[in-house]
Amino acid sequence: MKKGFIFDLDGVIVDTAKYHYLAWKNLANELGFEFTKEQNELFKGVSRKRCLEILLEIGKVEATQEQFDTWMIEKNVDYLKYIENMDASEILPDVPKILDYLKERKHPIALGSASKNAQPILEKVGLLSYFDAIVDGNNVTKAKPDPEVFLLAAEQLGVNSQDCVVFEDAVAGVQAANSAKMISIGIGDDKVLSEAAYNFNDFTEIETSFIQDLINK
Ligand code: B16
Ligand code: MG
Repeated sequence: MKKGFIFDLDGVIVDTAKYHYLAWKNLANELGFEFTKEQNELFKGVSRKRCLEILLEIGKVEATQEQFDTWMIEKNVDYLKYIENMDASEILPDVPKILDYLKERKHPIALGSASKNAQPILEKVGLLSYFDAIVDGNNVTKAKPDPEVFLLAAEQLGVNSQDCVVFEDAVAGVQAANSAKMISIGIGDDKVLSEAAYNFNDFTEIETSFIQDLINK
């Protein structure tokens, strides 16, 4: 049976978490409070709207709907400035090695990301052509840990969900993959991502023989 491979974007293919952090920190500072890197961990894999809700809870800031909408836009405009000059040098190590291995063997590849900026980022770093399907924050109504994003990706690839492998750096993303009955591979701290079926710190630790074993399963 053909296996499908689904990649999260932020924290798996590129390290955009640092740019999200700077943009949220700028907004927090403007609203008069601090936002730490530790707090930014809570934002991984979480939708933009939910991130702002959490940020305002941290700063104990009440917002009207109009202010909320304005700050969402403001953060994204700021974030877009940070990612404007991204290029292939920002692809995380050995991601192309795995993408090439899968492409050469004609395994369908999808993106499954919460970001509404996913497609332009893939274009900037030159990886867009690897992806047979892109499912992102523009296509889904339910955020991770809901499995919608990955189920839609499997459907677009034409692969059964239980034949999909998901690479994820966020707890919510691993949970989404598990509820979709997919094989979850945690990229990052195995203590944080303990619910994943397999764990690696990054792609440099993933041998192509491991991928081949998954394909043969
Ligand atoms: P945007 P992923 C997620 O991407 C990020 O991890 C999360 O921090 C961010 O808030 C979310 O995308 C929305 O991003 O503001 O660009 O729409 O990890 O699911 O690829
Ligand atoms: Mg992520």
